[in-house]
Amino acid sequence: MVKPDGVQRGMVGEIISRIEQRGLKIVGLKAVWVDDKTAMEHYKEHANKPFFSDLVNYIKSGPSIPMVIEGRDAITILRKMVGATNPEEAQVGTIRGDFCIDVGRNIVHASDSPESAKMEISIYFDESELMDYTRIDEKWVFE
Ligand code: D4T
Repeated sequence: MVKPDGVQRGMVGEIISRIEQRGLKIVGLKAVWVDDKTAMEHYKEHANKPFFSDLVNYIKSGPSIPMVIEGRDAITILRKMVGATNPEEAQVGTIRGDFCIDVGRNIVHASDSPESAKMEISIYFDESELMDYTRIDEKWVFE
């Protein structure tokens, strides 16, 4: 998901480009302005953390672009592309390492396990909004 700071800073195209160029497949994409209920649901695992209310206000602060990304080891690959949660610690070459500095403005979210991906996809998408298709370059990306 491109978070509100990523949208406001005009980073959506750059982030989508990186995902596409890596060979991962976008099977769902939309724009949402996250409401209170959705924000709480998305970040419920952090409900007791001191940064929770700032996190909820941040994700509600403007439009976001949730996506469903598919591909072999997509979760692991995307987490590596995104970089460390705290952008100060993110490697150069990662999305956070190249485009942001503050942990409270880290421009993207990426699911960290199949379980969280399943849960997070269900927050933002209906099954009918996900596309089943083959990218024309798949035989060139995979042996
Ligand atoms: P998200 O969930 O946004 O992709 O981030 P991560 O998966 O990389 O990191 P996370 O779940 O541990 O943290 C969720 C979210 O909380 C913000 N945060 C985190 C913060 O504002 N202050 C903090 O000290 C921490 C640890 C950043 C990401």
